[in-house]
Amino acid sequence: MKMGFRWYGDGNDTVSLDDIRQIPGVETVVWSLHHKPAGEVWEQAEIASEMAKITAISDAAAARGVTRRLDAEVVESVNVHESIKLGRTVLGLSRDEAIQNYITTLQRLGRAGVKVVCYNFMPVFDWLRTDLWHPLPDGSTALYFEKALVDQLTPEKLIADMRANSAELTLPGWEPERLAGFSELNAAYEGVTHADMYRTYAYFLDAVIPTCEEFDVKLGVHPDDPPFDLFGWPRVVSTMADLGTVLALNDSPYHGLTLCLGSFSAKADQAPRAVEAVQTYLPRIHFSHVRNVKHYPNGDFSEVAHRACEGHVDTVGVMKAYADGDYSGYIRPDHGRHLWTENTTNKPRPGYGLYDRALGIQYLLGVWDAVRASR
Ligand code: CS2
Ligand code: MN
Repeated sequence: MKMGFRWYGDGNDTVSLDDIRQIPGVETVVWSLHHKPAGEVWEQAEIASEMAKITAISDAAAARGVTRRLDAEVVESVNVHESIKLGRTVLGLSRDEAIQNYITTLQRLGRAGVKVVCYNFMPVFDWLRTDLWHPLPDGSTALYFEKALVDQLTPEKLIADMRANSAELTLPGWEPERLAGFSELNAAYEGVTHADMYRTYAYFLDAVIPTCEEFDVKLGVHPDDPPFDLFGWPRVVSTMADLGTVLALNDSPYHGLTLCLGSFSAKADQAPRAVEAVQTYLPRIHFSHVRNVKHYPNGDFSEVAHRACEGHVDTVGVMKAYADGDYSGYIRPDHGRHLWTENTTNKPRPGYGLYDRALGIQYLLGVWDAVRASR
């Protein structure tokens, strides 16, 4: 197993590569070209230059006698264009053009040494919360989902709120380009069913998986977040059963999961199944996000610290299942709370502060090490 940490890039993240390098146990920087809209080809030179930053930080540290290096083997995400999910031309791009661009990007990432590419298959929106800075009793803040608010929200109002709340930083999947095309997408998804989505998903996999096999790049789909339909749009990567259906769409070992246990467990009845999900799908899990989530009787949920007793996800059981299964993929903490100065002077990207994720890593690695040591 390799422990990773997500990094949004120079000038796009309050956390620096050197901060990441100092977190004990981190071996992989999870990166992306965040300025690239879905559907666009990534240039080989842009890929090389982003990866070179990660190599350079290791080289500089090595010159000071540090032996542990950071690699750049995981990309999160190469976003899937809506035309692929809809199976038709939308936002000016046809499905087959978008797929060809995706293939070209995968080839280039493979050539550069990338081993895993994360993506999601959610219609229109990436992750969704109603409060990005929800105060927790201990004085920290965290991402929060208020069910009653979502039940009465329209997509249009939500977009305005997200624009206002996210300060200068764009959220993943909420690029201004996508927000602009929102009405077109809203109309295009009218009447689209879950079965339709599974069909377009299978078509996408059949087209890209041969390239994954040839270039040794594994694909890992991230579960829907939250894992249930929103605004009538069909989400198909939500539950334990969905994960099985998704994997059955294509048998190649290169088609697998980014098993985000934070997202998976955001549905109250699935949270107790987190360990079972790891055990069931282990050989097809290429990348995993581990996080805790706390559910409330009214349907709200909050992100909380990683420790198992803080919420409804058995994070100890999850790490034990990975260790027992000799998991050889990548793991990263998912979102974290915002702690200490992060709530005042040094506002991070919502969910992507330094401290809580660094603390979480130590907890997760503690379980991993304890299990391995007790053999
Ligand atoms: C999520 C997503 O895991 C996360 O941090 O909040 O933004 C995730 O990166 C994407 O859905 C993966 O495509
Ligand atoms: Mn995640």
